[in-house]
Amino acid sequence: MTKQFTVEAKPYEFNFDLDKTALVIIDMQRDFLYPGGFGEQLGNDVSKTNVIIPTVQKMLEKAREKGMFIIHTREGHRPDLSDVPPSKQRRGGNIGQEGPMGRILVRGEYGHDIVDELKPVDGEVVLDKPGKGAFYQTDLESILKNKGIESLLVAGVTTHVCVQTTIREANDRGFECLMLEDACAAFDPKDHEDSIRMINQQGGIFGWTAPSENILRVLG
Ligand code: TIU
Repeated sequence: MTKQFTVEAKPYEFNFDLDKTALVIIDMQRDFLYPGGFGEQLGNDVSKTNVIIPTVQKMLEKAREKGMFIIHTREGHRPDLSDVPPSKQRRGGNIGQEGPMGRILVRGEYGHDIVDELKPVDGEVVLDKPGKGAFYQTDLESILKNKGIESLLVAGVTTHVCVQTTIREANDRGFECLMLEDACAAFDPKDHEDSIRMINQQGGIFGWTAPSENILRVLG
């Protein structure tokens, strides 16, 4: 059976080889999806981000069924906060503080972990990152290269922050990225829509975007 697929996308068709493609799920953590976490404490409405959980779940289930390589990322810091840049602490001043889901954005806390619906299973990579981009201060690039991955399907939150930063970083490292439009969300829908346009403009300056249905349809 062929492992080559073509999907309808913007700005034009996206081709990928299933064996050389990873599903990258960005920061689907309670801290960004539930009240009391980092996202809400920054002044955001988390009902705008947690609506995508079922869509991401569908994509994750299909990726598992097809044997796709799967990576889950989590934004967060060491319990002693030694890896939090003072600038990040100044502008998101609650990192490390006690919240209803544990210490905000700290590794090992309940709020830092991935939501139950998308819980990683054996064989999937869980990548902890201190920044917005998934390549910064992580071993993501070597993991992807060692696996022979060339293309990334990207889902998660938030579209204009961690998703877009990761796609830009991946693009510079030679990966072909497709952002799954309805499997990503921002606290402000305008940021989400603007991000889609920024990625696929100028002939796909950073990559492609498409509704997840387009991928699900071709994978069958
Ligand atoms: N603030 C915001 O929109 N996002 C983040 O801080 N992190 C991620 O996007 N994961």
